[in-house]
Amino acid sequence: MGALALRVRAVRTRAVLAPLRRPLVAKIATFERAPLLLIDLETDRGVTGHAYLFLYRPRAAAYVAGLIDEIAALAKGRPVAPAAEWGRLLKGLTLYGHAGLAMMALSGFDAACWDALARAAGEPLARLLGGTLDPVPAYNSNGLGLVAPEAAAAEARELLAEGGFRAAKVRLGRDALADDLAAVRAIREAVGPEVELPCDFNQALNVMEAVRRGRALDAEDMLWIEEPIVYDDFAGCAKIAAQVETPIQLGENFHGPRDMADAIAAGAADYMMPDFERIGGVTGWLRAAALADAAGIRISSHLMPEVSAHLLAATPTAHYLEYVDWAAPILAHPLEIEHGRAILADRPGSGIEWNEAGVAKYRVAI
Ligand code: SMN
Ligand code: MG
Repeated sequence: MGALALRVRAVRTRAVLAPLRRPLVAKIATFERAPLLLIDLETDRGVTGHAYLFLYRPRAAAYVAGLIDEIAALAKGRPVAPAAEWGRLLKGLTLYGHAGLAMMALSGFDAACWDALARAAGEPLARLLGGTLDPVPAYNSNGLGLVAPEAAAAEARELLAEGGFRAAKVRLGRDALADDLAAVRAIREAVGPEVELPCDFNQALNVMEAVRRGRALDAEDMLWIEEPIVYDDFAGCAKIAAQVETPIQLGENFHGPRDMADAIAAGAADYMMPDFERIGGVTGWLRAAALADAAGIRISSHLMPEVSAHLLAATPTAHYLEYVDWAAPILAHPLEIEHGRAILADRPGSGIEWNEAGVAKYRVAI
């Protein structure tokens, strides 16, 4: 093994509940605080890899931390070689299943491994993966929940002004189509014709209703329509994509690269947006990105923009970074946005360094 070979010594996890500057009301749930699991991967060479997972629900910290303990037991003393170890570790989790929280745990461990490798190499992750540090186009996803049209319009203007963004995501899925349309029109009126507006139904509809609303939205110049129906109905989503002109976007609930392959084979969507904590970490992302490249599908990220920006920098069909500032209270170097693009710092690693004062302030017991 070369001089830089690292081995896994120990994995530590901590949980925080970070307050959201702009609470988010989405069809799927309302979020006021971000439950984050912080992962520190200690190696035998003094290099420590960092990663965090967004857990959606505070209780998940205990579940996922437990699964990470299991992975740590499988990985202890073995090389920090995430691409080589991925399949072996997944096999080690097989009795829990290859999706859901087990896949999230593996993804977090994998991301911490890649962070350690980038630190050991003295390179930003984007460069280690063969990408550049060019700014990554982003949209602001910090708010724009299911609120009244006037409030949404005012918030949209603020969100664009915050970082010079030229795109922001609109949450939809109100009980009546007319109410969704009223919100979309109020926002468009407030931001003007140049701004790109993806919209997200968070699985609120059935196939027929999705076709009906999708066709109505075809007249509203939306950038994409995200997750119109239940996340794992690829055949249903393909029917919608065939009947709606606006591109359909899908992927935050792909668990592992095979879901991406299945969605592509089903023609389920025009655009895809794997989430690195469900697709299998950095390793899973790279495998999914290769599938997207072969199929000519543009891909965007989901949440956790710090690491995702590095991943998009090395993705041939990169489309948009989803920007949220939810982890900013616990990060020493929150992601910077300039003119609507994420700036990749020329610092070793994947962009994750703890602000220990913030961690202490928001830490909760696991
Ligand atoms: C979303 C869902 C759940 C939590 C945060 C964000 C949404 C998105 O689907 O794509 O931003
Ligand atoms: Mg979404």
